Amino acid sequence: MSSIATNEKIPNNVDLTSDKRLQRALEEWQPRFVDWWKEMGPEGFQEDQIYLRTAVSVSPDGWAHFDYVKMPDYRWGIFLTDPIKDRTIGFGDHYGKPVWQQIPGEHRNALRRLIVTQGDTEPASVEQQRLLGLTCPSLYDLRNLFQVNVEEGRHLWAMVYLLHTYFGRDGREEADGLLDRRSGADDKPRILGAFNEPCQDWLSFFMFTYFTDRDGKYQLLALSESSFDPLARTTRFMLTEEAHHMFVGETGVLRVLDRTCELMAQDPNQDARAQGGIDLPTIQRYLNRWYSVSLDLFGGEVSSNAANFFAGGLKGRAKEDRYEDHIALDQTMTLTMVKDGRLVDEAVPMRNAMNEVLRGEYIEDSQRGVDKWNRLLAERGVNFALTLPSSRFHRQSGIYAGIHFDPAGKIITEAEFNAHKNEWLPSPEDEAYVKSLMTKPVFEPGKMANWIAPPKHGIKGRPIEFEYVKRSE
Ligand code: BYC
Ligand code: FE
Ligand code: FE
Repeated sequence: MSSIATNEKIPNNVDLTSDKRLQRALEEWQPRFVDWWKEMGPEGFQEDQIYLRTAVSVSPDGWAHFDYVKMPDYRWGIFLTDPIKDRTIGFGDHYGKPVWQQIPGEHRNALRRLIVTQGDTEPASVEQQRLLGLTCPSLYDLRNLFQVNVEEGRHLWAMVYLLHTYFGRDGREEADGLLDRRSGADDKPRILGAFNEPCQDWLSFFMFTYFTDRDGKYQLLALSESSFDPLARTTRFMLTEEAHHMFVGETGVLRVLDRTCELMAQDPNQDARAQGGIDLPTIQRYLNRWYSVSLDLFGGEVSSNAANFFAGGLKGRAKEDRYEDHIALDQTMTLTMVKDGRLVDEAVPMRNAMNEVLRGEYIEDSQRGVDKWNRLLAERGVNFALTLPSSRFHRQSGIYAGIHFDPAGKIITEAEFNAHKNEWLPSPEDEAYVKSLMTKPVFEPGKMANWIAPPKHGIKGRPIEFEYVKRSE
């Protein structure tokens, strides 16, 4: 076990005191991070006491400490899982050789780009979610929002540690850039599409944490296979926190559905909206939107970047050891391409299809939660099932971008798409309706907004009516 320093300015298990230059550089970055947090983090709750978990070690039993904390005082730390002795490269051209503790010159630019792209998403999501607290459906949900936010902040720290430690001056500049870009800004937007999309209501938040944080899970799984060992170790630990983020999304949508069923049963016409709830077709449209923007995050179906990342051993497949052939040079993957307005299957060299391999795993994983949601609808006797649209539907990047598809994946004309757009994606009216349900926060312990059911359990054995957030006024 690596030793843990929790009393230092920056809690860490990387022996930061042994490298004074690095320690000083990170301690200079720290106040800039806190300034960013105060400016772009949760609006209106910075003085409140929040019941949060804080990572304090990487020990599987008891890595987190739960207590009340003011968010700006949260102890954002740097934690890498313990090194695996004699770990070797698990895939690509360098297969079987020892993993790297320093960055080989030829891979420096590509690794920096991957780390910056990963790092950029973390503060971006905090920015996207910064106003949600003001319309929280309960103190329990408010606390979960802030838990996700502070941990995304820690994920930024994880990437900044790598940039400062292994990339010299340009790494420090990139670390500053991570605090400089802004989600949705015209002049300095965040790097990836989904992280510039507004996330202004709680249904979007639950869809985001279910679908977009799940992209995080798969990208982190792929990076945790990296030959660059510090990247592998830091992403591995990030995954332990990620599980809660997806839990918030999965149970959040489940609780919305639960309440919708209840309200439908109370209404003579089974009309959830008439009872102040969110109707099932609207929930499907929000799902379609966040799922499709999240699919874009995997990159192009055919990608020379992905092939180079795999060949160089920089980014593998999720749980690479499940595969038999770790070189993947003689294999192909069949992709459905669009040629002359028709769908045709075509074999693509496997390494070029690595984004699609990861996206395929993600789709399967996404389906599991949808199945759970549908089991609830069936149990409640409601004749409606949510579905994941085709991975061709509503794509902004990759081989399907610029072509119109219906949710089943059939090619249609632009006019057909526009005629059905408001059935398939949230319309301005849907968005206005959902927002109209969420104009005021619910701060009374244990109480829930009308459009959502209470959770099954509280946090860390606490009751649901526990005061998860103690307001300062
Ligand atoms: N938006 O070869 P291509 C998370 C660019 S989420 C805008 O198709 P590649 C989290 C691409 O950069 C996980 N641009 O793709 C979740 C390239 O640009 P250049 C985040 C895009 O490079 C919730 C060009 O298009 N982690 O942690 O194979 C809350 C062609 O690229 C997009 C990572 O992403 C897009 N959607 O793959 C908080 C892991 N897609 O070279 C956090 C690190 C592509 O022409 N990143 N482009 O200038 C990567 O592994 C890869 O960069 C990508 C793209 C998978 C994102
Ligand atoms: Fe994250
Ligand atoms: Fe996350």
